[in-house]
Amino acid sequence: MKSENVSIIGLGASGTSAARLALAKGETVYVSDLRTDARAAADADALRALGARVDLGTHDTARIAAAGLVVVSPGIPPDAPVLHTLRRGGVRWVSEPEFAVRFYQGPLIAVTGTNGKTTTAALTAHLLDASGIDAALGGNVGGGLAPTASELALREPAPAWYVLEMSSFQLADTDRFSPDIGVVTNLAPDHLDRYAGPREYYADKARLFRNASAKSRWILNGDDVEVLRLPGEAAGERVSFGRERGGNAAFVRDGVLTLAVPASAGGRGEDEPLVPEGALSLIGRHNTLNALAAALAARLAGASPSGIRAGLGSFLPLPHRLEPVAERDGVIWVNDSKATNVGAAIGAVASLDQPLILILGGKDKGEDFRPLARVLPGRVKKVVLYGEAAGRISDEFHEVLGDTLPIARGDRFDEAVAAAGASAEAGDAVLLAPACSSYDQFENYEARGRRFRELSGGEVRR
Ligand code: UMA
Repeated sequence: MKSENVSIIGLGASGTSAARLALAKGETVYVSDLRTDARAAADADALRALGARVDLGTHDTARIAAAGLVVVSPGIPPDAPVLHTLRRGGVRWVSEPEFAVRFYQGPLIAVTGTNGKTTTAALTAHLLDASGIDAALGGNVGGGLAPTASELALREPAPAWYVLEMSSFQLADTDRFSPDIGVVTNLAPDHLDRYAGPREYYADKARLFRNASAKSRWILNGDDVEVLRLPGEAAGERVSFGRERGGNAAFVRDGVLTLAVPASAGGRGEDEPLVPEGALSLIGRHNTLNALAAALAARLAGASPSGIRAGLGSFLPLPHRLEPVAERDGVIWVNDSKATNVGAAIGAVASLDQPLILILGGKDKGEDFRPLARVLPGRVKKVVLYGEAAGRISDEFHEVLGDTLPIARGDRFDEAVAAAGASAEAGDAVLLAPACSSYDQFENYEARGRRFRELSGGEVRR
């Protein structure tokens, strides 16, 4: 058997783009995926036409082990049989962004955290662009909103800055990954179906700092103790953002988002007022923190205060992330289908001012729902549950709230949305912030969000 230079496990967006990058760089490539559906067959044929060897329905572990470099897709869990076999054989592997950045020809901003990382990464790139600095956004973003890390590596000409959203799954298998600027938005338990506990999940996030040097700059959430603790002893300059001035370099002063970048981070320490909080195009209080993080990242990367001001005003909410999709009879419908964990749902609930009819449920990822129950009184008028997790959410809510909050149930998503709409009165918001993933009834959170938009009577985004 002649072995390939690069072996790629998984033929989703990550695997396909990593294979294309490797082929474009003249490498020989082996790709394998357990799927055998028509989409996989078409993707496999396209790669074969470019010269790759592709197996569907099986992983040839001997062939993978013989390759010079193994690249693993983020959706493949560490306990997948193929990874067990490789581990037993002493074979190491890297994630797709780790592979991609080896070909980058410019500085890198990496954004991670539990929630808000897509908005923060996209806004950072937008603020740089608004300042006339060519920034390319990619990474975990998904949903057709931005390319993968590998696709960015093929961009010609290279951008002035690469901005990557990095998930914990992607950070897990990094080795040389070394951003010039790293941002951590916040930390809360998530993905407990994959990790033994929050510590293990945070440990993967902490790999952001693995190759820290004196030149690294770290932007941390000053209101989040877990985030402040995450870098440990890592080298580099740390600046933080938070609602209050305190020791932060980005904060809200008299209702105005403001930067004060210290000399140690390349600034002059003086206040640079940006825009009033009310002028942000993003709704929800937690988005103010995302905007502060993005403004700070863009400023450290050379954006001007005037460019940042213009960009903060022109940035549009991303689909499925606290996205207002309809307003009917005085009721606003807000699609936060991306709120697939308890922390994100709490963020959404806490950030809106209207009385809420809250739709929760979907696939049960094993999280504790009681912290969510505790923030509902005074904010949520009614909860409507659906899907696989409905029973457990109902039990845990009753444990915390007794019978003080009306809880309705519709097993199918459509029934739940109809029930929520029927319960809403003028002045209320119907909020889909489900705290669960979508996979019990949908292909992904985007499909769930699109269905919500349709049922709300809003325009369907294609
Ligand atoms: N597979 C095997 N063998 C196995 C197990 C799986 O071959 O033993 C195959 C599957 O059949 C599948 C592939 O491996 O074809 C896995 O693909 P993937 O799930 O990694 O999918 P991609 O299309 O490459 O998408 C991934 C990210 N998905 C996940 O992390 C689950 C996307 O993040 C990301 O946008 C994309 O790479 C490009 O970077 C999505 C996501 O939900 C948006 N991320 C999570 C989050 O944001 O919370 C982490």
